[in-house]
Amino acid sequence: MTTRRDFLKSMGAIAPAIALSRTSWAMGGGGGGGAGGGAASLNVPVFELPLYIPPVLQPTSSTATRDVYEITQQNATVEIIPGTQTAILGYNGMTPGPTIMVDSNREVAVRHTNNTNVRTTTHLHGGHMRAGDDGHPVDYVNPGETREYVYSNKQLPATLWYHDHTMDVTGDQVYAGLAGFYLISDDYERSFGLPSGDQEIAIVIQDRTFAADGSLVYNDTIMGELGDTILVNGVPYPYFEVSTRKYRVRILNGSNARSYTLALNNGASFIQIGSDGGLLPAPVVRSSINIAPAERVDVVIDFTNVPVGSQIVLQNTAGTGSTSQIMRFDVATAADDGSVIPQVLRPIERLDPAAAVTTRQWVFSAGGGGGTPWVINGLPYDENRVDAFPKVGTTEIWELHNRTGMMHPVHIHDIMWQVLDVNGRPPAPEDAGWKDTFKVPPGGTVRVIGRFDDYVGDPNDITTAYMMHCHILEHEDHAMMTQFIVVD
Ligand SMILES: [Cu+2]
Repeated sequence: MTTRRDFLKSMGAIAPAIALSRTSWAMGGGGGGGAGGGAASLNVPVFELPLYIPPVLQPTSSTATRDVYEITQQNATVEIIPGTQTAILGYNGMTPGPTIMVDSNREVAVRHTNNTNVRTTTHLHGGHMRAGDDGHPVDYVNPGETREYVYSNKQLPATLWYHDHTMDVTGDQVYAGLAGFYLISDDYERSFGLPSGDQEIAIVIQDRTFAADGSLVYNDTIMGELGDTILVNGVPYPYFEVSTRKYRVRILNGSNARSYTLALNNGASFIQIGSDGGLLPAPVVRSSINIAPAERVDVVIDFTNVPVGSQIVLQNTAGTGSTSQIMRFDVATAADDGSVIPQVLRPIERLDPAAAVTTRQWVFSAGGGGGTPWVINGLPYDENRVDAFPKVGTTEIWELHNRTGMMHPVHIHDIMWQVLDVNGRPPAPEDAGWKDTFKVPPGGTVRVIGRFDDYVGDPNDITTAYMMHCHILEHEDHAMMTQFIVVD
């Protein structure tokens, strides 16, 4: 079988390097495509298992200004489908990994020890950090090595996530389990009285396909890997017991390629309070929410007037059959709700297009020649090529053009951006906050504006480059990725 790296190498896209076979992390088979089976031959429970809440990671040491966390990346075997065992890659052996909770402006170091059988890099998605700590795809952490990533958290509170970002195999290794939440808060956000404590959860939605023996099936589908079973926090179709109160639910689409359209089957609306980059200026009432891979929505679901005993399904109206429902909220008890949703959340400083010194054009298309499936500006990713050198202290407008027939969720590392327009029209209120991942519609254009305030890289050191790529992970792994270095 031709590996991805061999394939790209044959196209002259990348420098020779170690060949990695597909799903090399899966010990003793598993992951083989075409074995058939899938969920149909497994007894996948629906609304029978409780929602799993990943543990909050505790620092191993702290000073007045800094916390140190330690995570061990491991091959592990876990029970996802009852009665079967699934080989995964997990942060601390679990998927999703433990949740890291921090405050803005407090420095954090996360020491990742790679005890897996594959090399990894770890990217903090939505994080604004020194370029060398961004988890560049070829800044490898080899098996047995430890790497400390330092995050200043000099950014607004938001729902972030850390995940694998290894060259050519990000799709494999995230699919295998390498993803976890990283939540930033501050006193201002806590002062609002939003639902918190047991009225606040973070959920990651992921689709996976399981073979009859419970092993994960990953085919590296070039259009984007789609699973037939929906997991929420690693559990198939869980239920979550609530009381007659409001709940804050941070939702991450952690799927490799699938977008979801979220809706509640009792017809209730979500009250969206935040997006990728944190709180919106004001809440937005939404009857359904389309969420692309890597996007986050922060919503409040109001159960205060829902009768005890009700069961409310979180649906995916974009799905069919086994992908048409996600989880269920069971209203189990009556309780007083002390939480509030303020009508004013966090004001957003609007970036002025007139202040932009540079406007860059980025064309996302298919078939750049030579058989490379996905390209940006006609070129496949090349780790030795840097396509932009924005100057620190300046504002730029980036125009993201989609010349294909499918949506690409484009993610830009380093900074948060504001959407100027989508196909020439101003963004909807829910997309008008700070964002790092943009749904660029088929044949369409999204214009975004951002300011490069700090974290200058080294033009001669590509591990200080930040990435821009499609967050359909198989598109990213098949070269729909570029890089930029912030310079003086
Ligand atoms: Cu794409």
